[in-house]
Amino acid sequence: MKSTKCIFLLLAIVSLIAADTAWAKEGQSMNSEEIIDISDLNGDDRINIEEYRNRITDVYFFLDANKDGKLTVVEIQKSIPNLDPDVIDNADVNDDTIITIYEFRYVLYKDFDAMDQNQDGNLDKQEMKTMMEEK
Ligand SMILES: [Ca+2]
Ligand SMILES: [Ca+2]
Ligand SMILES: [Ca+2]
Repeated sequence: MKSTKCIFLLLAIVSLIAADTAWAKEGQSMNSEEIIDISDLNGDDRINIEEYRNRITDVYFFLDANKDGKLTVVEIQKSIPNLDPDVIDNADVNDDTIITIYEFRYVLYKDFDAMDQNQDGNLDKQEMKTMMEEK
């Protein structure tokens, strides 16, 4: 079963990070190839779990506005105002209104599994495209 809402969280935050980099195109959301380009560190045009993990960690600390190592629901809402509250709720596994790095990774690893349709441990362009179309 696919967790569409978690996938949307990933998309929202990946696009958000992109908006803060040289990749930003004013007023445009990223396409699947651009998301791979900014996440792919070893240049094989696919995102493996290590690259994904790096990305997640970057995103987490980017969202953590006051840099106290804890991501609160409020901080997420400030950065991504139009995000479905259910998505945040899903990520906050123990309902304490703080998304720890462990909760964040847990949810996003489930995304990785859902997106990696051929289960080869890499997200390729086709898989990213499918995800974007299904969001
Ligand atoms: Ca790669
Ligand atoms: Ca929590
Ligand atoms: Ca794959």
